[in-house]
Amino acid sequence: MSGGLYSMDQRDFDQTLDLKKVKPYGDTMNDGKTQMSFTLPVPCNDEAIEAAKQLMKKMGFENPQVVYYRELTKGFTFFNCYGNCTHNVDYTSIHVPKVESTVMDMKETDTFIKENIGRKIVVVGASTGTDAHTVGIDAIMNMKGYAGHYGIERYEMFEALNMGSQIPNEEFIAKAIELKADALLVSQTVTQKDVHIKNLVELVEMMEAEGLRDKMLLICGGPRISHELAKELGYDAGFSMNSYADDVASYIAQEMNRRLNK
Ligand code: B12
Repeated sequence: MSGGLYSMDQRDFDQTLDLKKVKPYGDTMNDGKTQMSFTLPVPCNDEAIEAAKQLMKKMGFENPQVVYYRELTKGFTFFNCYGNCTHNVDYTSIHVPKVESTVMDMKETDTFIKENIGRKIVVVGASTGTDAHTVGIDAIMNMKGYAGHYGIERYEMFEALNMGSQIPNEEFIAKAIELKADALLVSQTVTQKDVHIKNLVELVEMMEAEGLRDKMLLICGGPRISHELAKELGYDAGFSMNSYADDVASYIAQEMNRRLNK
């Protein structure tokens, strides 16, 4: 077994790590040291600092300290705090549902599509509803790509249309029908008041009403989207932070192939 500080298995260098009882690491294993920031809707004064500390204690932090505070605006105070977390989690019991496909690069995916699908795959994407954030969907679709990964527009075997942001679900579906899309890519960034859930569910319901749901792959993504949430909402797959066109294009190609061979 390999030893040393940078081994994947941290038990190699610290025997006190118990994966059944994992807690934050600060200076030493199991110290629970955590940095927290939040805003309280109270004036910036000594009572505000005491309130922040009491709140930290109630959240399960020992030795709460306010290390920075500042008035945001009249009647609101922002805090940075440190504390020792008293809780732990059983890391060994965690199972996170993930998209099941093998990630291929652009050339491999194009070759896979040529050999298995035999035609270009049509993809329509947008940031839908009132969501104005375009950087996420651009990262996946844009010709230039993102972080060294070319976007789907660059692929030889994809026909891709990125409709941009604030696209109403009706318009999105109409374009998908017009272009005979094989897959729809929906980006949702704003999650305030669960607006993303309402919007994503509305799209599924509209597709079901149009008899389209089984005819197209429905994929959503965004910083607070997980594959598990996507499945719960009736999507085929969900992608979150640090996902690239490679992940999405590989999944679409392989899933279409799976369905063709059913
Ligand atoms: C840039 C930005 C803006 C820009 C957007 C410009 C543009 N053209 O996109 C502007 C200034 C317009 C903006 C506006 C607003 N914003 Co803003 N914005 C951001 C910011 C700073 C960066 C977002 C970003 O570009 N990330 C980079 C991309 C690459 O990451 P990503 O989106 O996660 O995408 C990756 C994955 O999630 C995934 N992915 C994303 N989409 C998809 C789709 C598919 C199909 C797939 C497969 C994968 C996928 O792949 C991508 C690559 O890995 C964030 C804060 C932050 N630092 O994250 C706030 C943030 C997202 N904004 C926020 C808010 C609240 C707003 C406003 C509501 C503010 C306001 N009150 O007006 C408005 C929104 C108005 C609206 N109607 O939507 C909040 C959202 C909070 C929440 N949980 O809802 C954030 C988190 C800031 C904050 N901390 O409060 N914003």
